[in-house]
Amino acid sequence: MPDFKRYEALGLGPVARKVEAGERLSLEDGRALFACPDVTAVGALAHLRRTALHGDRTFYVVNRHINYTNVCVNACAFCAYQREKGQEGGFELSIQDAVERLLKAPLPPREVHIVGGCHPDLRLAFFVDLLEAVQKALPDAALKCFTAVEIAHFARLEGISTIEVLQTLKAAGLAMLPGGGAEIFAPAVRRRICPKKSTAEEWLRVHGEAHALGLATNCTMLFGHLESIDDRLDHLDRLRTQQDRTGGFTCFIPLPFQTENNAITVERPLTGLDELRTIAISRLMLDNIPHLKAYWVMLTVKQAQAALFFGADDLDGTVVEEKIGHMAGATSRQGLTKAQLQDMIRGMGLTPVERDARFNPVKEAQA
Ligand code: V47
Ligand code: SF4
Repeated sequence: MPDFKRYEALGLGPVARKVEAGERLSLEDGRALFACPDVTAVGALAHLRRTALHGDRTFYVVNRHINYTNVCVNACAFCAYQREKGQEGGFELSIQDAVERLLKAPLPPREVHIVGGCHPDLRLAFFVDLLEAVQKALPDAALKCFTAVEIAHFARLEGISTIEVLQTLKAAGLAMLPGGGAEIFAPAVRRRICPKKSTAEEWLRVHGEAHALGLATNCTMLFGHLESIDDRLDHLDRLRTQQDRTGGFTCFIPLPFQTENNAITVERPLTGLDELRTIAISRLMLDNIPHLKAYWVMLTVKQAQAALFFGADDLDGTVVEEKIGHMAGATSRQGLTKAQLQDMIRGMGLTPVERDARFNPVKEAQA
């Protein structure tokens, strides 16, 4: 139960009562939470919601990220990873390379996360072969691959619909879509940070189509660049509306902007408390998305731990190798072991639960 006296004094009495009653927060409520001078009060409300949903259970997954290429036709302003075709530093993994990397992971991954740039020449047949080869090598792994932006790019290259692309990839083993590519939906910001990328409408439509085909998906928000607080709330509201319609989002991942090696200069970089506040408000606004991931790669390990008391219930996973955040200045290590993830969770007095890609518990660790 919230400390109502504390929230009344902060002008958040009505918001605290809604959170207690499990009622939907309005955009105005979101603005009040962003304006509240006491970030710990905002965090405590988010922790209340997280605890109502999951108790002290905190999820992690044994996974492996693979980036198949950094060659991309989109050249988003915030991206340090992208290269033009033929540019120095560009790479394309073969199917054999990808499978070898997966087989070399310290533990067999339960979740395989494969994404890449929008390559001008890689065709759908390559991705079908890739999924089939990965599924053959790792029959128990769930394949969480290709953002909605990549799906729309494949459809354009093939001259077919995004539904046909999804159906083809599902038949080849695709289990889930990751949440990347959402960035910020507000068109004025999107035009400045990623003008060539799928629009908000296209991104949301592809996720709706995936949900209709029985593919679960994740969703993200890139924040701390050129967007306003209202743009963040608009983004969360659009995700919440999509979830009301099609219901297939499993997990939301807030991605704090990494500032190095890209074309965006931010006037006031995010502080640690800005990150925690946005994570907490995301938990409170997204009342219909079950999980919220503290992605330690972008947040740092210490901040991801703190986020577990600001609304997050998941730490993503072992990852093993990550390029997108690290090329943009992320200071976290490349991978974590299962024991390290469990220690991070236990260190906060919470209970680690190993999960699969869809958040089904694999094994409850003993306290
Ligand atoms: O969409 C690119 C982001 C995303 C930067 O679904 C940056 O489980 C910060 O979506 N600063 C890809 N972020 C990562 C992603 C993801 C990660 C982990 C798990 C899941 C999941 C999804 O990386 C891109 C973009 O928003 N990104 N550049 C940057 N400079
Ligand atoms: Fe390409 Fe993705 Fe980088 Fe944008 S964020 S340039 S779509 S790789």
